[in-house]
Amino acid sequence: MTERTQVGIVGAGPAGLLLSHMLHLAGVESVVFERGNREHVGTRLRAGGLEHGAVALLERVGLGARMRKLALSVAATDFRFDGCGHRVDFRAITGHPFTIYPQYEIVSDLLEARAAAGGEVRFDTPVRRIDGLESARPVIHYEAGGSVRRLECDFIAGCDGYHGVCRQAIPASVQRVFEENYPFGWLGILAEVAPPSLEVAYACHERGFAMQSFRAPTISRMYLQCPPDDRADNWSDERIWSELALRLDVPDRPPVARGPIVQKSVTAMKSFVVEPLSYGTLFLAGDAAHIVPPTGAKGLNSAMADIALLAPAFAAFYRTGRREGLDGYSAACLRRTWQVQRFAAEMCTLLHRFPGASDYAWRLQREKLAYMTGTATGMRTYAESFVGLPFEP
Ligand code: FAS
Ligand code: PHB
Repeated sequence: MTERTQVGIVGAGPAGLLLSHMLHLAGVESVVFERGNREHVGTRLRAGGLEHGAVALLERVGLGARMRKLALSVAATDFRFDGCGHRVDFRAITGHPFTIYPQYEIVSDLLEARAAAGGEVRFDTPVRRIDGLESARPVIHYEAGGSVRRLECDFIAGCDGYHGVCRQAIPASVQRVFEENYPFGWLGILAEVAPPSLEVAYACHERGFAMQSFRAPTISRMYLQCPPDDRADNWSDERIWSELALRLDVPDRPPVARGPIVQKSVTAMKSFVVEPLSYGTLFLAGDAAHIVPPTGAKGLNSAMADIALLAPAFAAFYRTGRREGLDGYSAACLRRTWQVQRFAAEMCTLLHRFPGASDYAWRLQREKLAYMTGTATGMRTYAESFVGLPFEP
């Protein structure tokens, strides 16, 4: 017997869960398939910062309660280079803060909301393939209880991240891929120690990029540029703390604070966009559609911005039968996506030490940083991109 629903969603990350939640609010039925288990999905560390558009969206869809209690508001970014700190007060410039509210808290809020509404999120249920995208009844083939089963739907939302199966279902003759792999990665740590200040700090240093962020007033989240194929177990705690201090410490700022490191991981740096973001009855959103280096804190925010477009498009179709939102989704999403790609790639290029770069290129990098942090125009350009572009209503 073939099951049916209106929107089949592949992936229970922020994109898939937010879509399922917003569709429920609009009276549209969905089923979410997730290959991981609930524990894994609910505790993945990943992103930490929200643009004002993302905060407003979560408030609008009834997910603001815990965020208002736990989130931390950040007013400025401190750029460390040439031996001192250069602070850009993006809140004073734009009127908007950057909000630290970890991705795992957002996912937890979404899982709770779906459960309270009786939403169908099927964990440990990998989707093997999708097909029938050119028909009015696409099918999700998923594995459960040792066999592959079918779910028929009106539409499929591919929210299955960069390594998912949905993007692969768009014919190679139709899709265009744009990607850039960077010659470095990030070693990320979570440490039980209060950050020296509740501001984000980036270091552009001869030895490489480093960054100070946080997840709570007593939990620091920090990053170090490392070789792209590096491994977390190559880094002892002592080596991490001394390298962070070498790159981040400057005389006019409080020094790096040490504490117990509770998590270490290496993330590769990539920029990636696939075009188009829809094909027949398939719509891609989030990391399934685009990836940015985390230097601009845009990955999670872009996933949410996609859903801010896609959910109302589905809702309008079921309410009125009109397809404008769905037909215009890919182009509208890509307009915003490429602006985000520009900012994230610029910040990545500006802040990292590129192996083999000429002395001229390295000196020019710091001159660009001095312009961005030392002139009104430079600071405004950075601030407007960092706090985020408007989210579509
Ligand atoms: P996700 O990858 O979160 O979710 C996709 C889901 O689909 C996963 O749960 C996966 O298990 C599931 N799935 C995949 N294939 C499936 C299949 N065949 N069947 C069923 N389910 C399937 N962004 C920032 O802004 N700042 C950061 O500091 C930052 N750090 C990051 C660190 C790491 C290690 C990674 C990987 C990403 C980081 N990101 C960061 C980006 C990250 O937050 C993503 O942008 C965000 O998770 C995107 O959400 P989704 O699109 O929902 O994709
Ligand atoms: C984070 O807190 O993980 C973070 C903050 C700002 C960035 C990147 C990552 O630009």
